[in-house]
Amino acid sequence: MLSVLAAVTAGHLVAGIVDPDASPVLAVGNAVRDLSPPSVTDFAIANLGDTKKALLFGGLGVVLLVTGAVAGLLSRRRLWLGIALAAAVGVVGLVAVLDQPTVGVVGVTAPLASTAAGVGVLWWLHTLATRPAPDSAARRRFLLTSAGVAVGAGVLGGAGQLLAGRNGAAASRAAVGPLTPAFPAPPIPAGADFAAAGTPRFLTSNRDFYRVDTALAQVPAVRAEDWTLRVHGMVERERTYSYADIRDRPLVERTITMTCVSNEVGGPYVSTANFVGVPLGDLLAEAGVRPGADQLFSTSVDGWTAGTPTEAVLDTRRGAMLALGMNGEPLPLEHGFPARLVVPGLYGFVSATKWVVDLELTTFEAKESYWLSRGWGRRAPIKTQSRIDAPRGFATVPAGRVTLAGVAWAQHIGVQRVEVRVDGGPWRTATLATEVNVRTWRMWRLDLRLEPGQHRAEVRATDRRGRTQTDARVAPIPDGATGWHSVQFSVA
Ligand SMILES: Nc1nc2c(c(=O)[nH]1)N[C@H]1C(S)=C(S)[C@@H](COP(=O)(O)O)O[C@H]1N2
Ligand SMILES: [Mo]
Repeated sequence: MLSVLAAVTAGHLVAGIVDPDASPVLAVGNAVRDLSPPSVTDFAIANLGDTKKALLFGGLGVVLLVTGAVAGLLSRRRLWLGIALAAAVGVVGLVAVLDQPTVGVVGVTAPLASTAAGVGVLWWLHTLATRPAPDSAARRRFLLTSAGVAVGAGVLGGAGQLLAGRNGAAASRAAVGPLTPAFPAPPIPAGADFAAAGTPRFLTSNRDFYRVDTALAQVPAVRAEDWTLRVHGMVERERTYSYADIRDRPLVERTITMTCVSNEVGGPYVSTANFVGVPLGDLLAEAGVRPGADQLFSTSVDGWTAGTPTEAVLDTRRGAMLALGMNGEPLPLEHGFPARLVVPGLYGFVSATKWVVDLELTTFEAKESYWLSRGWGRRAPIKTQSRIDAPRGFATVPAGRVTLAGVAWAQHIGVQRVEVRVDGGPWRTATLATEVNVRTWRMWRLDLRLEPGQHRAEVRATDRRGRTQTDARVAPIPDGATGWHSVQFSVA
């Protein structure tokens, strides 16, 4: 087990120095994710949030420790058997690292160091433990060495984590400096939210902005200096942009609400930010989109892909962007630094590629993006939804006047009306907060007198095309949940 610890931490340390993505444990974790059946990954990504990482790496840790114990027991019979098992685990790590799309040749040093440390420690401890005629001094030496290995492994792992965290991308982000828009978004008007009544604030802070991606323990770390964006495929002129090319253009700022397709009715995967960048349509126009290219196929540095209707990207009214900044800062690493796509009105999985490096004009016929091949939809406009944020489910509120409040969204179309009913009674029209633009969510509130006891409130929104949300419940897969959100609460 100690040799396993030494192997994992040595590999992590070397990866921290040469390339964080080359860490063998992280690579094996990614491989487990990629080899899992889609039903399992879909469920984990949609429902488990950060716990999926803990589960994955906890499970991996248990498997590794058990393997280490088995190698130790085997080595008591035949040393070479234990060594062979340790080396076999090393080969698994090596293969997983080689499979990482972003890892180059130097990255291979991490799994090699890992294997050397694992095999070396196993052999060393085995030698100490199996001295002929062990006396108490020999036993003490064995225990001390073991403790030393454990402490050493802790130090190596910690140092690896530190180096990985400080690797170039964070430093590069810190050095970007202000991304000042030539065309700032209009200020958010007072009265755009009902935060005092329990709605979210209109703008979500970068820290609170929901996050959904397939990156497991380590998000891709790309330095702005190394980043390029290639525009190619069915275009007149292929183009490649550097970070400086993009940031030196007149930047626009747009207030946009993003939503994840895996959001359940009433769920949290919806957030709003001021994005700074360039109109995506401008870049495509420079390349010259050839007729028939109905799909913009975007690829992230980690190989994730999305397919967006070209028509939505070229529609200037919709306002699709290549974003570099978010809420007055360069994009946080988790949200796609150095650059990502944002397309108002479309779910993230068909549009919002983070760490984007490649834009290919193609057809839906020719190429299938990441989630499509896993059963999710091709066309994925955001469905009109509404949510009750106050009272919280199962809360007890004081008798008298009760305030219900929440948020509704119908990006790219706009929210026309929000209605609430209590205990199956008549629908009442809620008061809407000031509209910021049709690309964003809209807050609502309603004050009611309610009798003491149990109550159930339901909400539904109507968009500016006059379409009211259906009460028919469907699951998020393949193209977004429907149904009315409801909460139970009591008045005392
Ligand atoms: N590279 C990459 N980009 C990605 C994803 C991903 O897994 N990898 N997930 C997408 C999904 S499903 C959503 S909803 C949005 C979420 O963006 P956020 O994490 O910044 O909120 O990013 C999209 N872009
Ligand atoms: Mo998503």
